[in-house]
Amino acid sequence: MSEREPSERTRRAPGALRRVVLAASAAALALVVGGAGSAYAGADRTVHRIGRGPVVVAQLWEHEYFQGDSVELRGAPCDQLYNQYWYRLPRADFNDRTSSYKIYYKCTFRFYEDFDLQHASLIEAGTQAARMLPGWNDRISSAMAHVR
Ligand SMILES: [Ca+2]
Repeated sequence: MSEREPSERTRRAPGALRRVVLAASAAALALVVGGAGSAYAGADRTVHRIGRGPVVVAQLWEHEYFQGDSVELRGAPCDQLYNQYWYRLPRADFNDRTSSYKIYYKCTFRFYEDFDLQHASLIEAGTQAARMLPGWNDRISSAMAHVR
């Protein structure tokens, strides 16, 4: 999978969101992220990483109760960067695989069923879910975060 250029991602953002992105600094634009990222393997699980930023603002796991392989969504604390996007969870490894998650750094998340923040979405105003709501297991493909 090839990683798209930030300018293309910006154009694809919904209008209301694009205005916020365009108002952000060049440094913040670097946090408009996607692509496959990297991964490191532990003894019994692999932790994937996508996005660029100083902190992990959310972690998604393949199994309920935060078990198995996971993906870290990297970015900035949500009280420092108003909107952040992860347009594609890693296709081969983590698309349609999330079964639990934790959210950090004053963020609230909206998870989408398809890439590029498309179609049905799930809003999480809390800080974690040990199990997905009915109909959302192994479904999410992209995510947006903003301040809680
Ligand atoms: Ca999906």
